[in-house]
Order: sequence, then structure tokens, then C-alpha cells
Amino acid sequence: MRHFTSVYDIPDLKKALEVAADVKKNRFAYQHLGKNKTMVLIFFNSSLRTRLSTQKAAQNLGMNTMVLNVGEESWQMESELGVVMDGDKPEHLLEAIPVIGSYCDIIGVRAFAKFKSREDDYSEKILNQFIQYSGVPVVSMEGATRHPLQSFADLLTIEEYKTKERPKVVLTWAPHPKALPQAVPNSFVEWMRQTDYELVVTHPEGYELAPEFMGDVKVEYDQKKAFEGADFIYAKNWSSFKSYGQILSKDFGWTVNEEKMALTNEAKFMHCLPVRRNVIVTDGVIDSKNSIVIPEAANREITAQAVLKMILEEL
Ligand code: AN0
Ligand code: CP
Repeated sequence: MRHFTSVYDIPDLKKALEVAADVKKNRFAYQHLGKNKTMVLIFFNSSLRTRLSTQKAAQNLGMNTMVLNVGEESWQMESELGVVMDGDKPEHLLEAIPVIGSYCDIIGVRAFAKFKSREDDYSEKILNQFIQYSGVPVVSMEGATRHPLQSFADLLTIEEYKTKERPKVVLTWAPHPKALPQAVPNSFVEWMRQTDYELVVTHPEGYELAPEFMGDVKVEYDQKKAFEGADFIYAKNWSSFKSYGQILSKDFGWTVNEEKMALTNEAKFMHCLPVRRNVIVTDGVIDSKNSIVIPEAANREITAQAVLKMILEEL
């Protein structure tokens, strides 16, 4: 594997899960792979888990790591091609990217959707410039349309907690005061479609995800119906794809609560975090014994390490 921006970069998902399980047993067994190698992590947006787990994963493999928060610690960067740079951005990605590439062996990039243009966001303008101009492998740490490191950890977590071969997994929209990207749900659906789980997506009308991610996955607009018999509830807010980047509903009727969880098959509760308590999910649910948000986040280190290991093995 060279770059990691979606599930399609993984040649064999079953094997990748085995790599993750192996790494989890002894995370310091492969330090020779990363010796004298450096990973740079570039953040255009905030992060807690991705920043720490990806650095930890790289360090477990013996790599050195450097982190750059664009704008706060570096120059503001222009990403548009052909513009007259007489505004507030002193540096262009066209120079910054190959310069960063010259200092490292792998680059991680976080560049969220900007919500200015659906076309720009869905063409992954920034991530693709890193792939085009850096000369080194690029790992998406959440792009405009996908969050594959998160989805890989979600998949590993479901594999660890499932009690039947074909669990019912429900992705539910939940309310949020700010417009959030579709990257996490897009990616979750994309990864779940690679399994034989029963996947149901539930959201209010107008929140349909892009057809390229949904394929033939069923939407159940009645959230309570969707929850019936579920083994995993995966909650997430996202803004509308159709009315791009807009908030169409803030209906607290969609908050995941104890009453709805009672309809499930004692489902495990999942969320990628950060989560707004008593908006997305009630305290009662996230603090219950069925909440697996902490082991889910802990698995971010493991799956990031599996990804980096697979890349390092081919360097
Ligand atoms: C981001 C999102 O929804 O994509 C990151 C989640 C991992 N969440 C927020 O900005 C709150
Ligand atoms: N889940 C996740 O990616 O969290 P951060 O935004 O804190 O990295």
C-alpha cells in the first residue's frame, strides 16, 4: 500500500484486520520498520484523537514524528491554482508540499470540507495536491469526504465486540448546533459495505448521503424502526449533502436516549468523538455499560499502526 485515503487503498481488508490484531498483541515488535524514518502530521483543522493516536502509532513503529498546525504555527497556505497571491496567505501549497515531503517519509494530512463548494470538497482538492506534489506516501487523517483511519478503528471495534457473524449495525444521524462534514458517515458506510453485516442508515429527510457512498444501502427514515433489534448503534451528526453544508434540522427528537436503546438487541453504542453530551446522546447512554466509545477511540492507535506498518513495509 502506498497512500491511504479510503478503504479501496487496502488490498485485502481481512488481512489488514489480522495485521491490526497482531499489532495489538505486541505494538513494539516492529520498531525496525520505522527506524530513521520520519512522519509529518499536517493539521488544517483541530484534533485530539487523530493527532495523538497517529503519532503514537508511528512512534510504536520506531518512527520520528513532527506535527504542524497550518496557520497557527506555519504560514497561512493558499490552495487555489493560478491566483494572484496579494491577500493574507503568504505561501502556496505548490511549494509547501514538496518542501514538507523533502523532510519526511510519510505525510498525514487533515483537511476537512470547507463547505464553500461541494465540487471542490468532493474532489478532495487539498489531499490530492499532497498526493500529487509531496513525493511520499500520504495518509488521510480526515479529508473532505472520508475519515478512513476512523472507519478502520470502527470496523476493528465491531469485530471485537460482535456476538454474531452478521450483526445489525445502525448508523443514525443525531442533532448538532454546527454544520459538520459528511466524512465520518460517508466513510463508515463505505467500510461497512465491505463486510456482510446488516447495515441500516437512519436520518431525517434531506440528509441523504452521496449516492457514491450509499450504493444500495437501505435508509429507514423512522429512527425507532431502525433501532429495532440493532446490535450496534453508531451515532453521528452531518450536514446536508443535497443542500450542501446546511443544517436542515436540530430536532432533539433524534438524540440517542435510553428509551430508543431499549428497542435494540442490547446494542453497543459507538461514536467517533468528540461528542456533545445530551445533544447527540444522553449521559445515560454514553455512560452505560453498553457504550464502547473509549475502546473505539483506543483502537485508533492500533489501526493507524496497521496502516503505517503496511506502508513502511513497501518503502
Ligand atoms: C468532525 C467531523 O464531524 O467531521 C471530526 C470528527 C472526527 N467533528 C467536529 O468537527 C465536531
Ligand atoms: N475521532 C477523531 O478523529 O477525533 P479527533 O477529531 O479528535 O482527531
